[in-house]
Amino acid sequence: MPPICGQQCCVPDPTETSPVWAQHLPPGLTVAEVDLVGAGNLTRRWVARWRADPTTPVVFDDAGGWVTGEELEARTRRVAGRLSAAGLEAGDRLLVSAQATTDLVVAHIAALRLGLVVVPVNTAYRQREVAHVVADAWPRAAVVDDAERAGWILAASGATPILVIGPEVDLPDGPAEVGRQLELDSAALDDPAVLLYTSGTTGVAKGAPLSHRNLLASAEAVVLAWRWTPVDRLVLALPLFHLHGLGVGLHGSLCAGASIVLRPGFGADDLFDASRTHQASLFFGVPTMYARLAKSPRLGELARLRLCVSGSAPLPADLHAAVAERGGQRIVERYGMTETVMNVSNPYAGDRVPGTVGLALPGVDLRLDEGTDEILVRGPNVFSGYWQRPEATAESFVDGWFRTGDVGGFDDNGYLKIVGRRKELIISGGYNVYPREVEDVLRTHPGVGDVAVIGVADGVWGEAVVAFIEGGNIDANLGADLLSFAADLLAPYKRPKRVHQIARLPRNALGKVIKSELHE
Ligand code: MCA
Ligand code: AMP
Repeated sequence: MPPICGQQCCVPDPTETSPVWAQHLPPGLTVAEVDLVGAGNLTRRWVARWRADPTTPVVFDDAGGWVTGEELEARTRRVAGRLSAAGLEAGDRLLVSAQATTDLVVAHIAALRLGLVVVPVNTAYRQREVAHVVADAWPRAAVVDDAERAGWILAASGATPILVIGPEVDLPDGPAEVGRQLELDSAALDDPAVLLYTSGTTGVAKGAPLSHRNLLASAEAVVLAWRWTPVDRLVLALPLFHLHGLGVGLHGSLCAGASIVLRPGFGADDLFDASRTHQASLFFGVPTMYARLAKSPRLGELARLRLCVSGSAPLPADLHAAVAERGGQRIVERYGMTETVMNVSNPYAGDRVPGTVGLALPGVDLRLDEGTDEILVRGPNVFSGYWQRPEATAESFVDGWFRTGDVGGFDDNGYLKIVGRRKELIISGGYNVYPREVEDVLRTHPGVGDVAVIGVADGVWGEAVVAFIEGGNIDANLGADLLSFAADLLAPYKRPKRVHQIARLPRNALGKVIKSELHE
């Protein structure tokens, strides 16, 4: 192999050295031979897989059993025809908020085949959170599996009513069924495929559009790096409204021509049972899931899998060690972000180093900002800007590099370590919680003068959301009151696990709360 630039803080010059990511490639494959994106788009790649291998099972759920490639092709074509007949056109947004089922997968793929932009929404969101996405994304239609959420979407839809349907998309059949031509799989590589909401320091969720190019490049990068092949079978217990489950689990499997066992949620026994019953080879989870698996007497059953990957939050080194010792799996930890999909991963073949996230993935350039050590990323995986927010976009890029808001460093072997965050963010059980959003909500309670929300290290959630209320009169009921108040306004994972009332929040000379001085 050509020499490798160990100093990832400089931009590798491909004429002199191979990029760092060459270390992820399978033996025999050279950097010059790697074409992550190629021609076409996401669905053309998947449909080509199904046509090449029509009878192989692709997706399983408990309700419908296995669905093969040719069945998926027919079902997604039919649903695309229905959406088209209902008036949806390429570029229209389709809000999608439902549990992971084959129907949901079919609706998602059908929407992409038609050139729609899928807007995934967390099923735990409350009315306030759903209404924000509706008002910002302006979806033409919504796929939801819950009557209350359907009502919230309709209530937020304003003058032009949104078409709200269930995941089975029970609408009249469209052009494909009556024999007319339906234009499918024709999105351009730079057309948006998915619009995902993610917050920031402002506490207001912003839409991050991801193009077919971004999603294909990232899915193909992990397919290569993790040696994902058609014989693999993933137990997918992550929700499909974030990139971990959607962009990595689902899209990666479809790009690899592999199969997926969908689970409606995560449970240790369910994961072990599904892995055994379906002879799975892969599992992807957030650290909270691994912490729960590590507590199970069945942890040793993980050893039957070919590969376990962790991401979305830091994986503690002692948890990595416990799963290696008792579970027989050296977990591959990787690092991603909504705006950039997947950036960095520990290598499949090389050392998997606990406490690091590894090496830049194929196609990804990585460096640290001089002075702040903020991790900067560029590559085909990186989005081109926030939905209708030019100022936020401008602030997020420096000379074409995306500013992740994470602070990093490299070890002696060039492995990236995430050592801190410039952005105020709490990651609880793999879900992002923005303190500012929680503070803004709690501050609207009449008993609250001021409030500061922090993340406190937690053995189960990684970080737990904790609120400190500044109040003149200590009110024994305020904590309980606030939690029931928050129940209507915040998804459960954003609600504080604990509330403390204190006489004064610590502040600096400018009156800004010094969160580092808040302790339980
Ligand atoms: C559930 N609860 C939580 C969380 N999840 N509390 C804090 N943080 C959480 N993440 C609370 C519920 O409110 C409830 O509280 C109690 O736990 C039990 O709820 P239940 O629904 O039964 O929990 P669960 O189903 O066991 O969920 C735990 C989970 C889930 C499986 C770890 O949180 C999860 O799926 N997390 C993964 C999220 C994910 O996909 N993240 C990727 C985003 P109470 O009892 O008080 O009512 S990041 C991303 O995509 C980037 C690109 C990346 O790098 O991956
Ligand atoms: P999101 O905005 O939901 O896409 O979350 C992305 C953020 O999750 C990143 O900016 C990191 O702060 C964090 N993250 C993802 N993977 C890891 C990891 N393996 N270790 C530490 N933090 C991670």
